[in-house]
Amino acid sequence: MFTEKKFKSTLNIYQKRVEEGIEQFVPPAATPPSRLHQAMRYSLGAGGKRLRPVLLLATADLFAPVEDPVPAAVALECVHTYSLVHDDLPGMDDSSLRRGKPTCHIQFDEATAILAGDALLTYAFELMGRHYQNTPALGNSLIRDLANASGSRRLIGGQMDDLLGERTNYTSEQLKNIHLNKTAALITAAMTMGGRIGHAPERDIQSLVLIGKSVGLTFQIIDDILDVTSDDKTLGKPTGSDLDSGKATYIDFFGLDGARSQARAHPEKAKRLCRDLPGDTAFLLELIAFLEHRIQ
Ligand code: GRG
Repeated sequence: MFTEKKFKSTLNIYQKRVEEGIEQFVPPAATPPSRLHQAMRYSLGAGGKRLRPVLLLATADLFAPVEDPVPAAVALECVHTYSLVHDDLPGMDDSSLRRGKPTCHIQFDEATAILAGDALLTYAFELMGRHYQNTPALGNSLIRDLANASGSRRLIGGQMDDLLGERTNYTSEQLKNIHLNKTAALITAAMTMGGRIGHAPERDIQSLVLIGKSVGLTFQIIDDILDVTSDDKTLGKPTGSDLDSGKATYIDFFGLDGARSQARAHPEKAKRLCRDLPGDTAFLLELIAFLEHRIQ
C-alpha cells in the first residue's frame, strides 16, 4: 500500500524521467527552422500531466525491462501533444487555452501549429525507429501499437466521429466507441507499449488492453464531469466547451450521478485486472485511483 506522500513522490520521479526524456530526445528549439522546433517544444512544454508516458514507464517496470522505455514514452507524449495542438485549431475545437497557456496557433499562428502537430507525429516514429533499431522485433511492435492507436480507425477516426457527432445525434453506445478511440486508444497503447518493452507474455498484453480501455473511459467520463463542474483556471483549459459545441457527453446520457457512478465502475474493473499482473502493481493501482478521484 502506498501513502499519498509516497504516491506523489513516485509520480514525480516518473514525470521527471519524462521531462528529461523530452529534453534529451526532442530536437532543440534552435534546430532550423527554429520557429517550427520552438512551436513543437512550446506545446510539449511543462503543463501536461504526462499521464500516458508515466503509464508506459510504470507498466514497463512491472516486467523489469532491459531496454530503455523512455524514448517510447517520449514518442507517445509527442503523438498526444500533436493531437492536442490539432484539436485546438480553429477548424476543430477552436480553443485558445491549453495546459494553462495560449494554444499553439494563438502563440504562433495557424500554419505553424498545423506543421508543429505534423512534425510531432512524424518525429515520434523516427525516434522509435532509431532508438530500438538494435531490437527490431521490439521496435516493430512499438511502432505498430502507436501507429494503430493514432491512426484512422482509432484516435483520428474517433476525432472524425466526434466532429460528425456535433452535427448528428448519436447513441450512448456510439459515444462510448468514440471515447474508446479518441481517448482510450493512446492510453491503451501506453500500457501495451510498456508491456512490450518488458517482453510481457501475450496473456498479460491482453489484460493491459482491457485495463487501458477501462482507464481511458474513466479518464473521459471524468473529463466530461469536470467540463461542467470545474473552472478554466483549475483545469488549464476552457470549461463548458462541450455545452458550447453541442457535443454529447456522458452527462447528457446518464446525468451527473450516473456519470459519477460509471466513473467508479470502470476503475474498479481496471484495478481488478491489475491485481493479476506480475510485479509490484502498487503504483499503478494508486495511479488509477488518483485518476478516479480527480473529481471527488
Ligand atoms: C486531432 C487527431 C486528433 C485528435 C484529437 C486530443 C483529442 C483528440 C481531443 C481533445 C478533446 C478531449 C477532451 C479528449 C479527451 C481527453 C483528453 C485527450 C484530454 C487531454 O489529455 P490530458 O488531460 O492532457 O492528459 P495533458 O495536457 O495533461 O497532457
